[in-house]
Amino acid sequence: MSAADKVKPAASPASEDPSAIAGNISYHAQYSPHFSPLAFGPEQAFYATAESVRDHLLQRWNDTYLHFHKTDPKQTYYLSMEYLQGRALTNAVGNLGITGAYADAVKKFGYELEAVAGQERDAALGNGGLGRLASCFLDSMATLNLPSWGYGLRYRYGLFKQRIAKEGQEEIAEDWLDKFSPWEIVRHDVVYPIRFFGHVEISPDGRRKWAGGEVLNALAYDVPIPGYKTKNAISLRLWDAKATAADFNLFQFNDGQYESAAQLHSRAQQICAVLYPGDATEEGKLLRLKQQYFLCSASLQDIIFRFKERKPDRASGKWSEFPSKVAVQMNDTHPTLAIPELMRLLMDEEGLGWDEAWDVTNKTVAYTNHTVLPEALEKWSQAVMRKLLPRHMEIIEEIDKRFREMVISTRKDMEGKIESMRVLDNNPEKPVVRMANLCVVAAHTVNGVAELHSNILKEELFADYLSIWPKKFQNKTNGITPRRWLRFCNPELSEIVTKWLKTDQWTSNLDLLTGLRKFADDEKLHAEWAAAKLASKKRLAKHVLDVTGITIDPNSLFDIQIKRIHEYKRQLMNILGAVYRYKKLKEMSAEERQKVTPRTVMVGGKAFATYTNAKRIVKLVNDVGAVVNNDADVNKYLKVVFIPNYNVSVAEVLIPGSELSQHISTAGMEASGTSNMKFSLNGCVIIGTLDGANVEIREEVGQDNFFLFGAKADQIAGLRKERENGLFKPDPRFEEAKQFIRSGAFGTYDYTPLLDSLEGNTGFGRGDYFLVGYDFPSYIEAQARVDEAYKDKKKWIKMSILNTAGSGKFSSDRTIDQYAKEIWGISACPVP
Ligand code: GPU
Repeated sequence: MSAADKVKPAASPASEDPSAIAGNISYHAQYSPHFSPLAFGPEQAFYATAESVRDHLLQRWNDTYLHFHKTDPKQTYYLSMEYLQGRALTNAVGNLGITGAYADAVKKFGYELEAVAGQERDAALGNGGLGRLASCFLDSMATLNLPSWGYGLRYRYGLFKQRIAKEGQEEIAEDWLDKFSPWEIVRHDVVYPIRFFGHVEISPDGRRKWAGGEVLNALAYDVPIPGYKTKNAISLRLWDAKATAADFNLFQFNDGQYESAAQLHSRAQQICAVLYPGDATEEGKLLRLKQQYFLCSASLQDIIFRFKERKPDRASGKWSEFPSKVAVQMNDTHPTLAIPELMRLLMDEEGLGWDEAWDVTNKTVAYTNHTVLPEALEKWSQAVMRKLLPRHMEIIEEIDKRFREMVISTRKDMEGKIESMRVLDNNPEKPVVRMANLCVVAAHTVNGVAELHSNILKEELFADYLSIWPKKFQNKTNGITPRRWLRFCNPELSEIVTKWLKTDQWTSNLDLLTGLRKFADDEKLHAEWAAAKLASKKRLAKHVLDVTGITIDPNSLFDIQIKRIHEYKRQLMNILGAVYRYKKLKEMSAEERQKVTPRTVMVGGKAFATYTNAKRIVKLVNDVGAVVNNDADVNKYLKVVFIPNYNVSVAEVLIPGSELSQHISTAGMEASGTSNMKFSLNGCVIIGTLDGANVEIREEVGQDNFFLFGAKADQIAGLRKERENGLFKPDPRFEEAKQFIRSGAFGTYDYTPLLDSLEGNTGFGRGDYFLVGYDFPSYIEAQARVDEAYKDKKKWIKMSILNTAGSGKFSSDRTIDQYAKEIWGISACPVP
């Protein structure tokens, strides 16, 4: 008899009574037949518990769907190629307010809820900040009872798993659907045809219509998203690609031609196979474009279906009503094809004329920009687009033509700017469609993700459009969900906050955290705060030991930089700083060393598989760690640790245990950053540049509680020019750190190309494009201020408290409330 049999099974959705919940878990263990019944190990316990929680979610999901159907509110659809959901169990029971009941229930089977939750695999359908932002937004949309859904793709393999081997990073496919995901519900009745290739036909009535090519089906999987303390649960609808039985050539198969018999089936499988197919090849580029179109077409067909479902008379053409019922938000340019797809559906399928279709499209779609890096602004080959999506290419050409005509006829003064503003770049060498331009031309609103970034959009990237559409551009500073990123990942600190504020309302009204300010000098709070931090540091240290075998000292300063590895984020500056610190420690006497603040420098993050310099940085951090951590002279004062396989659930362990975190991008290059907000919320002090949301964080927490250094955004262009003209004089400390690595102090791997990227215009790299050399001296000096500040424990804890206290602005509830009011025009629709 397995543990699950000891409890009487109960099929009804679990109540909030632990015994009834245990019965429901037992029911799932026995009748949701994913495992054979004899064993009830931790994994089985996780799946049965998750399925039991899912019963609650489904109830709410159904009620919410019905309520939205009856109420017919304006609804937002968030289109994103990425969602970084992480684990769902702790979050679900937390949002539903049944954590205690579930903890008691799983105890009846001999388990701790935390251990059961630890069995879950991360759903990593995203790369980094943009994907995690989308997931935080869903949590806030549900919590604010907003009629809104997310749409995405159900990738078979999410973001790769990172392993650190001798040669550095290795990528392994992450099989998050191995076994199954208990959170997704397949909707066999929600299926739409998606066409690729083919040609445009003109019917006798003159209408243009896309025909031929190959047609696959999009099949919906719903992931219910519960709000915090509300009955509402919204949907993250993920599309999977499927071919049909009709596409299976039985004749060929019986003839032994197995592969060609199932050709379309294998093409369908490719579409959602991986998160970001390498796009170095033409095949890779085509696949990525197919994915983008697949998301846009399935989602828009579904949106139009629901528009009609809610009031069947709309089927006969109340299209002017559409923008008062539907808002579509494009998460960066990845879903730009929503624009020509909506135009196509309205004109070719619903029979609207161009002007009417354009008016509807423009009033419906809005665009969020997440980067100003030129290489990250998507451009698609016109030839590829014409081949894969011939009708869309026609529509894009028409949009381009009408935009040019509009500028010529209304803005003579801008004629010289037209070429750079238009949607098509017809450079004969490489004609492309500029997706960001298409978004700006077609959307009613364009927003950046932090004040500084939005200003750069207005003053630089999109400055020419601003003079045509002055009201189109907005700022929406990013935010993070306080549920996952404080309440659930840091229960110790959360309890202290609740105790001192005398309420847990901060969880959904984060501005209440300012109430901590008046206790910033209170010694009792200091003692509790320090104890909570130490507990989190110990948990972090255990994680480090488990995954790296390295022992770190919880009494040292925990200094963390976790994010995608990218040259503009300047992990290289961090590690050069650590190398410099190590060299100075080596030069000190034993007595001098005793005055040094002990530090553990931790770096984590994944490098894109083909990004060579990023991979070299990963290797360098590991190599430096191998030397420093084994150097008995100094390893009491410095350790350098690379945290492998950084992901959402690793972040949930690292962030609560952090004391200093690094957000040190070249000013103007990080659109916002969102982990900076998570660290600060958890009482971690930031060392950073005036970039992205750092600017606003510093304003909110106070400049005394933020270690600032480095060039400002408006200096960068001038500094690069100076460098190009050979006017840059490198600081000796910078030269010393580089030279130490070149000397072979950290092994025999050839770091020359990486270090050369920091030199003048050597031909390799970009002549220190990211200005590590310029900012290095002020970085080292800021780190010295950190060391001094940390010696004064009282001062440090006060800084920590004031960081948490100043984090209210960075709740994604605030961000989403602003999107709802200022871009989408939607309001709350709570299930009664
Ligand atoms: N970002 Br574009 C991504 O994570 N992926 C992308 O493809 C693009 C942007 C990030 C920005 O780099 C980061 O600064 C920002 O905080 C985040 O999007 C969310 O807006």
